[in-house]
Amino acid sequence: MSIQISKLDSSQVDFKKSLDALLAFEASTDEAIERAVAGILADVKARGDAAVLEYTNRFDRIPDGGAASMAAFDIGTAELQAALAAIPAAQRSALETAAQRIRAFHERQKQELQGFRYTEADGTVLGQVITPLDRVGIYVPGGKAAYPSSVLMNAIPAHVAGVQEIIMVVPTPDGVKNQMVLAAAAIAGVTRVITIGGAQAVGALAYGTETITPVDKIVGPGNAYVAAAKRRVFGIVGIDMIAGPSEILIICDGTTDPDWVAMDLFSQAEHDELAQSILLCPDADYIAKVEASINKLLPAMPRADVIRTSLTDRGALIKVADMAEACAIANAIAAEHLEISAEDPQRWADQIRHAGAMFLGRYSSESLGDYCCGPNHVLPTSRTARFSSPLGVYDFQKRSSLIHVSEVGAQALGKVAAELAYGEGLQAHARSAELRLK
Ligand code: HSO
Ligand code: ZN
Repeated sequence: MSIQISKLDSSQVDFKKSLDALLAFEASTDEAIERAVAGILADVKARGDAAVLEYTNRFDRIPDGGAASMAAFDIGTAELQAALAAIPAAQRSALETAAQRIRAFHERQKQELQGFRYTEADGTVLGQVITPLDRVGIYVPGGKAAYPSSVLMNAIPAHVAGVQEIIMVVPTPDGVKNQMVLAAAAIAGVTRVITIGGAQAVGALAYGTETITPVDKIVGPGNAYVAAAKRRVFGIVGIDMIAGPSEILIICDGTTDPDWVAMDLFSQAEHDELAQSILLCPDADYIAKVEASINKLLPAMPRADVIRTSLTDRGALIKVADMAEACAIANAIAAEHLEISAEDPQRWADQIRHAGAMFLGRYSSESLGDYCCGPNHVLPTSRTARFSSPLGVYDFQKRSSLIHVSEVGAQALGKVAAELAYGEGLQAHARSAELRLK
């Protein structure tokens, strides 16, 4: 049965409306989930470990009647090292190569993020100091999306930033631990792994318990409960983002092997029924070839059902007037991943302003970026690339302003400040500046 993927043409009168409908996606805020999460968080805040233990035993179906204490959920360094030693050598080597490349990229990012200071003529020094966060929590899902690559992508920038304590939480439904996830934690510089998950883990990280020191920021993807919990604890701790389903947008000039393009569309579609894969191309004949490739390649894919649903419900093949129009549409879509599969891709990349990550040229498949190119794969989804950036070292740092006013500087600035303070009716401010005037 051939696939029913929507085909749009930018010359159609109602194209704008069809595009808006295609992109419309709102993470449903389920009332029942919100209520459950609020209850769990309040309980964890009030009862600490006892609550976390109860929820974990129940929700994660911990065998043998459940764990007796939180200590059972702590994974020691020895166990992490054992996981690293136990996974197949090829897997270990791939993880290590990926980690090394991700580290190198983020080290570069750190170099770009230096503070600054400068001295004015009267001796006043002003500056900006950058410091890492003390403690961060990394949430790793335990279910169908337990990705060791995401452990590397979340933990390595934190480690490079200089975060002293990186606490990873990962639920282990039925008590089953994912060895590759543990091995990735060992490689990435995670300092503590606790096998808890859900809203209770987010609560434990945010409020702290008898055995868990509260963190300053929680990053990492999770299910609807985790997302709701992260939203609720934001303000007490920082959070990275609320990630939506994966997206890939491919701009192709019609000269790449259509099988490559079809498989790249599949690569994000296979993540999730709600993932979104879109092709923009000026050549109608080529679009037909990609569609033929989709139909040819799909049946052999182990995750064919997920891919089919994703492509049918949210995918599209869009005929555009030319490459310049493709770039304009890509800017409106602001996709998480944008592939520019064309001759002279840089020429078109120069026209792109909004995309989480750009993959230039035929050989830059998005899947390489997901694992091992080096840049982060945690990227803004659902059009948030208009205003946000890939996860990076900067997410694990903060800035402090530095002000060292000289005696001479205080004379000039004191008059300005006092004037403004009187204008605001704030006497103490004005007097504090004036007391320093000669
Ligand atoms: N493409 C995903 C990341 C990932 N892919 C992990 C494979 N494993 C982010 O959108
Ligand atoms: Zn992926």
